[in-house]
Amino acid sequence: MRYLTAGESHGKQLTTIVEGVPSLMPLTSANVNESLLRRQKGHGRGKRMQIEKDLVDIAGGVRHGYTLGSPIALVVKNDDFKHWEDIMGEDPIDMDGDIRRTVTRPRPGHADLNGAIKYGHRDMRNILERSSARETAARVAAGAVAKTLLNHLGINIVGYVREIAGIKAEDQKELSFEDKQRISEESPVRCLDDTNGKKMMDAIDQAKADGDSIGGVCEVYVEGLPAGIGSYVHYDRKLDARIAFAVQSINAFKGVEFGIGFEAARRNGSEVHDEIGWSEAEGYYRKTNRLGGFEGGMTTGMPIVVKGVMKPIPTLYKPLQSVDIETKEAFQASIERSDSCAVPAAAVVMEHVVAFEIAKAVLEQFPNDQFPKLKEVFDQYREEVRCF
Ligand code: EPS
Repeated sequence: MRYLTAGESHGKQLTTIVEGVPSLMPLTSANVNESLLRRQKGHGRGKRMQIEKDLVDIAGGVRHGYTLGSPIALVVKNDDFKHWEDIMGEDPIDMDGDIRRTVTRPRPGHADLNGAIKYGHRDMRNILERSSARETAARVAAGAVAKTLLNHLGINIVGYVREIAGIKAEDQKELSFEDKQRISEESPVRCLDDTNGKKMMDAIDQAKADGDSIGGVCEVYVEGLPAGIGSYVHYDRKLDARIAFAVQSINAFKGVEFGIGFEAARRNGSEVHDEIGWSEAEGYYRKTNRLGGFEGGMTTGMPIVVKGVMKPIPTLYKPLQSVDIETKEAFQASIERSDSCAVPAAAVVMEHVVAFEIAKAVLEQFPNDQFPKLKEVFDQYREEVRCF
């Protein structure tokens, strides 16, 4: 399974094509819309989210509520395009600076300058329109298809916020999956710990008042996977490595940790590795889950726990010093509309990119043409693992 996305932030639409989804899997636009609407929420989001109501048009690959096995085309219209038709239209126009809203002052921390150098654009709007995190709506749409597949196989996945601007949520390890899902959904910052969640909201309000932005840490939790998904035999089949790649590729993400993550560098081996136990009902299990559900690039059967760190969005109302690429004079960087904090939304994005990598690995490992056969063999494997 693979996907491609196309579309600019203020262009007509975002388009996603997901290829390799088995036939005969139940899938409706409601499955995708639920995810898209979750991505739009969160304390700290900017004005754009009030303009958009991200809804999917499934333009191929699904008929009467079931997948066909053919590529699935997902279209999300940009409602804001009506304000940008002249600026972002595909037809030639007079080279008038005002109409084009030319950007010549790159924003530090963004793709603007490096992208302009690489692709030879003197107008950095040609860069920022694509590098905008608006594209994550397309990635969430693809991930929603993957998540639907995982849910039908009894695999549950949820993303929430662990930290914003240095304010850390307590580790809510004891919460059930359902509670994690419900509490994060009710929290305006997707935080499982209400007290620190409120402090995070205050920090976001302060950043907004200061014209600044703040980052944080998201966590994704996956349960219901049997041991042995992924592989140790070759670097590009290691599932934790693929997840790390996918998470790092989300706009503004700077690092990834599994389980105790970087803390492993500071502990002895006896305090890092998870001891193995066995029970008649469960089969093998780990007595702890410090490694976050992975050993040797494969799932252990314990929940996957992965964190991703998001830097503050580099589009600032209080702009940093930059250089105009036409005059080479020092200027303040261009101001584009922005969110003071998008960490809660990023937790939803991360949930979906992780879902995609897991679903992809499952489809590589089991028969993948027809969903009912996949489910039958997957359930059989789950039982084999339990009885091993
Ligand atoms: C986003 C849409 C963008 C931004 C934000 C995320 O819309 P606009 O540029 O029209 O405000 O709100 O992206 C950034 C701030 C960024 O720097 O990438 C979205 O749909 O999530």
